Amino acid sequence: MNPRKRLRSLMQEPDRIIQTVGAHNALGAKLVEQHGFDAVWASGFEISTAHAKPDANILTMVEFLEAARQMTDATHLPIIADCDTGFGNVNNVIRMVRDYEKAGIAAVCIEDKVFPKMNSFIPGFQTLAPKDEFSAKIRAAKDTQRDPDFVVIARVESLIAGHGMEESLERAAAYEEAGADLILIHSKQKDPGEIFEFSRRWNSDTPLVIVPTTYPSITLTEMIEHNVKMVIYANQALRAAVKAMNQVLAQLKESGSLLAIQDQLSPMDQLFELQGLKDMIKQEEQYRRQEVR
Ligand code: SPV
Ligand code: MG
Repeated sequence: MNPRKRLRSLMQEPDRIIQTVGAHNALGAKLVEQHGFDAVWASGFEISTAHAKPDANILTMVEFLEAARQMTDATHLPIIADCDTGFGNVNNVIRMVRDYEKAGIAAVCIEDKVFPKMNSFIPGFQTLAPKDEFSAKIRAAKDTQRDPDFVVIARVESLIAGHGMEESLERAAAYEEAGADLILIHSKQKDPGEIFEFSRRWNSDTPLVIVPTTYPSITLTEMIEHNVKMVIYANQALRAAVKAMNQVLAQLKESGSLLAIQDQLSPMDQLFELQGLKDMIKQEEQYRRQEVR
């Protein structure tokens, strides 16, 4: 099944949480697939970090798109692309949807902040876009898509920006009205309380997406009970990789010996497998046989 149809069919399954994991390149996406997750989040935070740049629209759309496109090449999973604020105004959103759709991306997510955005967990700095202006971006995105299975996620940042529950609910309703397929309600609280309250007061069939980075205690059962259709584990794989790399580099520097770190390394065979080396050798043999004939 093509990844967009797969995502649509997962969205239709009752009591099914779509477990999506953040990645910044093809390798990360492939590992997410191998571990049996449902979809990949082409995370702006991860892609920016992988370029050693702040998650603040320092990279351009082309760089984010290229990272997401490489993920579509490496896996069969739906790729959910974090597109920040849509890289500008409605005109940028129209170009964005055309290009992401052509690249085989299953879904785009845009957030209701002003360009350039700042990562949601950085204190201060958060400025929301006017509700009508952002609704227009959602309408432009939905009008632009050609494939009816392409998904547009509207991300509500008003809890993050401290504008409260009423405004968050109003914004979500406006974005739903504008055609959003899913509503991502973001929170930076240490517990899922405000997400639960939002869900209780969200009188709509449009399902919710959450990013529980700061409230890791939430369970899958609680998500199902609260109309959450998709959970995004946005950056844990990259943070685990940075921790492991730091540990191994520190030990190597201190000991001056590769022996000291051997047990912390993935075997080379595993990396050959991730590269797709077997397939390469097989295809080469196949064409050699044809040469000989
Ligand atoms: C990302 O992974 O880039 C996100 C999620 O947008 S967050 O870091 O929570 O903003
Ligand atoms: Mg982001």
